[in-house]
Order: sequence, then C-alpha cells, then structure tokens
Amino acid sequence: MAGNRTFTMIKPDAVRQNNIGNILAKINEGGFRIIAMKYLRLSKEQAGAFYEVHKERPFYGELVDFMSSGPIVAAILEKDNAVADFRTLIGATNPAEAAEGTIRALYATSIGENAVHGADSDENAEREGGFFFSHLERP
Ligand code: 3AN
Repeated sequence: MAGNRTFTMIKPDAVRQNNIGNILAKINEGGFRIIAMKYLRLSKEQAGAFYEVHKERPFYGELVDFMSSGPIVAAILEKDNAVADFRTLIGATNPAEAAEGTIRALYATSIGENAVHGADSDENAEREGGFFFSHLERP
C-alpha cells in the first residue's frame, strides 16, 4: 500500500563484515516487518541498471563496482510512513554525519561503502522492489 512500504539492500560491505543479522535486528526493532527478502549477488550490468538514475554522477562507476563486488540482501519492508522512517533509522549517506545509533553510524565504513540502501520515495520504493521481486514474491 502506498506510504507503507520501502525497499532496502544490505550492501556487500555489511555482508562481508557479517552484519546481516545485526542489521535485520535493527530493522525489526525499528518496527518494520519483512515482506519479501532475498540474498544474491548482482552482476555489474544488473548493478548498473539498478543505479541508472545515478549514471551521470562522478561516483557511478565506483558504486556499480562496489555493489557487484559480493552478495547483498534485498528486502521489502512494511511500516506506517515506511520510506521516511527507514531513512531516519539508517542515518545520513555519509556515516561520519549519521546520527548515533543509526544503522550507518553503527555499521557503515564510508560514504561509498555505507552498509545499507533505503529508497528515497514511495515511487522509488515500488520501482526498486519491482527490480528484485515479482508480484508473486511480494504479497
Ligand atoms: P542514499 O543512499 O543515502 O539515498 P544517494 O542516493 O545520494 O544516497 O547515493 C546513492 C549511493 O551512492 C549511496 N548509498 C552511496 O553508496 C553512493 N554514494 C553517494 N555519494 C557518494 C560519494 N560521494 N562517493 C561514493 N559513493 C557515493
């Protein structure tokens, strides 16, 4: 339902550092229900397609290389006001600026390797969820 769902990825840095469980716990403690979830590794082409909107940004190549460097966890989450509340839970893009106790403050390494992704609008949450999950996989 519009406004109640967001899309997240646990990024390769957090998977490599064995933080999947810690991050899922923070997500549940934050009041989010996991509606759909999968563990997979994106190819370079798939990561490039997912981040197509950032194609003109100077960090696009670095972002695509990083996001295809190892497995990720992709998930659709549900909660009232999901998009905004999840962005609060994960903290600022740059972990040095992320509020204390946020997922990025706890688990991110740098602005590029920042542990988690969170959709920035209802529209993008729907589009990004559709990139990873079929209708059958997202009840
Ligand atoms: P957010 O993920 O907080 O919405 P965006 O949409 O500005 O941030 O950027 C998308 C992703 O691109 C970030 N999660 C981060 O991994 C990467 N990124 C953003 N800014 C930089 C940067 N200056 N250098 C390297 N990677 C960046």
